Amino acid sequence: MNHHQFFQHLWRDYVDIAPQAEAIQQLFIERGETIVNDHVAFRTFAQSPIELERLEPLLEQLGYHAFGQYTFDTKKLRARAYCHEVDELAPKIFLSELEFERLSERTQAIIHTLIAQIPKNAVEDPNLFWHGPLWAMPSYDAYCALRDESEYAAWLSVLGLRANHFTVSINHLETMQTLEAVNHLLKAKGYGLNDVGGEVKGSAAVLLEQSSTLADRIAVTFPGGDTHRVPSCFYEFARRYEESPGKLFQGFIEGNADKIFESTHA
Ligand code: OOG
Ligand code: NI
Repeated sequence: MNHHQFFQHLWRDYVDIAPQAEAIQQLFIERGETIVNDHVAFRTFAQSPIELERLEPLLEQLGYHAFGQYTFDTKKLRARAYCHEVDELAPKIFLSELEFERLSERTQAIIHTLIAQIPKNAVEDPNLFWHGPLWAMPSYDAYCALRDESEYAAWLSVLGLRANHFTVSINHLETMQTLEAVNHLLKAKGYGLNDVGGEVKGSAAVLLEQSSTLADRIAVTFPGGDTHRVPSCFYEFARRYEESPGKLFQGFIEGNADKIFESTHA
């Protein structure tokens, strides 16, 4: 599989549970825009058969290499960013993992029951990155217990490994040059934005501005038959600034990302 096919699979899985992304993309296309994706993001469990270190070789097989690393101490997360070796228009990849051994005993126990179910050779599955959970759905009680301590853990327990968001590159738009313009259009069309720390995260000074929608919600049937609506995936928008003449900053900013994570909060 080449990286173009990889992103096609990812996009289809993503818009199935985040239909807002397809609708917003359509809105942009109707204005005459061509969409270039800045990046996509994945979430995973550390200390598991799908931990970051074990996923990285799969990204390398797609032609990607790591170029940055980030930590989110309060959220107990670490992340790496990847870019394609040759295709400059290929989306970057932001891969984070939860260091759940730093959470409470109760939370660790719940997560252990999930990751114990992951096949040891999971990374051999060519559909791994849009497979979703590799474990049985946790109970709703377990989901709520995770949510109390880590929204990330709760999200991952139900949604699993798949694109958490795609991100539109504002630099490649023609009719809207700023995040304010994009946010204005989205709000006029009734989309909710993540306003943690303000609708626009970052600034020209840090070379990266981002905004994101609030995740769509999907109905999930938990063991026992109860159905609850939970946050699925969101859509992000990024504007990059030049770090030197003609060269846009390509990295991520911890202070921005910390707030973007909260787009899937219940
Ligand atoms: C990733 C959040 C960080 C960014 O662009 O800084 C991020 C996530 O929610 O999994 O996407
Ligand atoms: Ni992002």
